[in-house]
Amino acid sequence: MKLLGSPLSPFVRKARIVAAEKNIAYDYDPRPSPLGWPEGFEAINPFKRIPALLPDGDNPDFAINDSSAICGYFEKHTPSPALYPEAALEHGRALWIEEVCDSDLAGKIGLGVFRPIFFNIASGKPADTKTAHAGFEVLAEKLLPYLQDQLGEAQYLAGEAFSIADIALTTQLMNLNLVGFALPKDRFGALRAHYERCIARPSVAQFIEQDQQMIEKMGIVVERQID
Ligand SMILES: N[C@@H](CCC(=O)N[C@@H](CS)C(=O)NCC(=O)O)C(=O)O
Repeated sequence: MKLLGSPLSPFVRKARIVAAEKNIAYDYDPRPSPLGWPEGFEAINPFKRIPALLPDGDNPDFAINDSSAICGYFEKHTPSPALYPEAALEHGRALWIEEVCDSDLAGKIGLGVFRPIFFNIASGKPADTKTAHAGFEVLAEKLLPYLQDQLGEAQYLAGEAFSIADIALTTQLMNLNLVGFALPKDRFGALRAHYERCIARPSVAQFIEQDQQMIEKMGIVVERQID
């Protein structure tokens, strides 16, 4: 099986964390990215988005082209350890939080904070920190408080165990951290503790290290904005 997509995409990372938790082996092609699509990628995903998964060698006929679809496939492929709660209510809650993180949170982090810093530096321009801080405040107004509220006093977002909901949130926050934004302890202490709990897992920690190495290799130096 082959997984395709740039390692800095939070959606690609989400699928890779699920694969790592389940010890699923795959060939990895990091080339497809919003900054450039390799020739022939359209045969795999005509809508040009990553991640893409080819479950059957290089055969594009059975491509699965969305992180939620890929993670759902991985869960059936290798059921243990389960990353979707068994009980109906917790299962539904996990899918809801995954959806909030993949849509609203991803959009606001990607366009509002990540791109003004990362894409600017990558294209030789100064980081637009003013736009990024304004983008962070948009997150801090409603989305982050909502997610922190959903976590409450619990260790994980849906049920007692680490699940797809925790992965979906963590992978987005990893991109926030990559461009210098930690969650401020005074406003988002519980969410930050949840993030630290999740990134301590070996399935996640490996990507923190690899992402850092990759941006250093690209010559991208990011200043800390919020610690
Ligand atoms: N809902 C999709 C979102 C995938 C997505 O938006 N990926 C971004 C990269 S992070 C992409 O491919 N964007 C294409 C573009 O901007 O042209 C998923 O969960 O996989």
